[in-house]
Amino acid sequence: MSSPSSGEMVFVEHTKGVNGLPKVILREVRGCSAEVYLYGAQVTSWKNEHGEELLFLSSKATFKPPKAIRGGIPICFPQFGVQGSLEQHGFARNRHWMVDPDPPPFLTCSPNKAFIDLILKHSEEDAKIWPHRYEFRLRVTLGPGGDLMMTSRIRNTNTDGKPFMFTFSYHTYFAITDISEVRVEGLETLDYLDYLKNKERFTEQGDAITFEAEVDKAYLSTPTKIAIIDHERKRTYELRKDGLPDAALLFSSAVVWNPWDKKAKATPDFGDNEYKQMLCVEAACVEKPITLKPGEEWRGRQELSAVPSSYCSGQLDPQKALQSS
Ligand code: TA6
Repeated sequence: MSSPSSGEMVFVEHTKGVNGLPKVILREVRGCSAEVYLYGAQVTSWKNEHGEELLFLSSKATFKPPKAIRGGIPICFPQFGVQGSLEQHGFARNRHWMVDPDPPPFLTCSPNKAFIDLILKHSEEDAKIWPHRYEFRLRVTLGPGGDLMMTSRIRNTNTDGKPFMFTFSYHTYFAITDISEVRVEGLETLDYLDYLKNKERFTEQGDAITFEAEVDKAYLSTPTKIAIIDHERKRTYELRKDGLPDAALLFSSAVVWNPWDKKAKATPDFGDNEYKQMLCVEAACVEKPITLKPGEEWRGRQELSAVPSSYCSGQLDPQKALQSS
């Protein structure tokens, strides 16, 4: 990596973002980019080679800790939603993460140059609300083709011999042209919990999912690949998710969320009409929490790509996903 003045590519740039919060910009040769705030380890921008933004970030996002940033990819850990004693979606999204100077190596080497390793560790303050020691390592990688990869490695470092349990989500806000013209494929016929109906369990009927009103559902035991098709822009987002075999419950759920008009108006950091331009499809583990004994590590990976709707890149090859980092 060299300085921008030399005309050479800067793959990883450490800089300041809104309100002086530290952020990292990842760039790739074809012109794609991504931005990651150390606050929440939150990806707030992901652009394709034409400079088009692929993630939704609210115009009303405040960037004021301790509030989570509205949009991008917040990380929900150690609790998804309100299913537990912690604040909604846990605390990882409103903690200041550090750059991880020396992350343990991944199983295989990756040729990618645009990546950043971040780390969050237990603190005395957090121990009052979640009495566990842990290390949460996140690698965010921008692939040469513009794919955005996120790999989480969470380790139980308790010294009291106790296991801990957690739920998790990559709460991705996709940027879309018009919610009423969007279709999600890969979740049809699956069981889901409807959060708008007291988490009652239903089975999805019919074809691909479309949107006419507020949606807040967790689909269970979902396939490794979900497609979000933005008809108006002729763009398809592919969300692929994977993990190691010893964490078989990884991402057993995917959450689909859109607040629609009433809730949007009631959410201060969300523009009144912005619900039309966003859709959250989250690689998550919601129904059955993950349990880690001391010394054990869990890995969870999400890989996003944006392709013209006419193009289909085929099924996820789990081996390929595991090998790259
Ligand atoms: O993941 C869906 C959800 O839990 C919804 O219920 C909705 O409230 C959303 O997340 C946003 O949560 P937040 O705490 O960021 O306002």
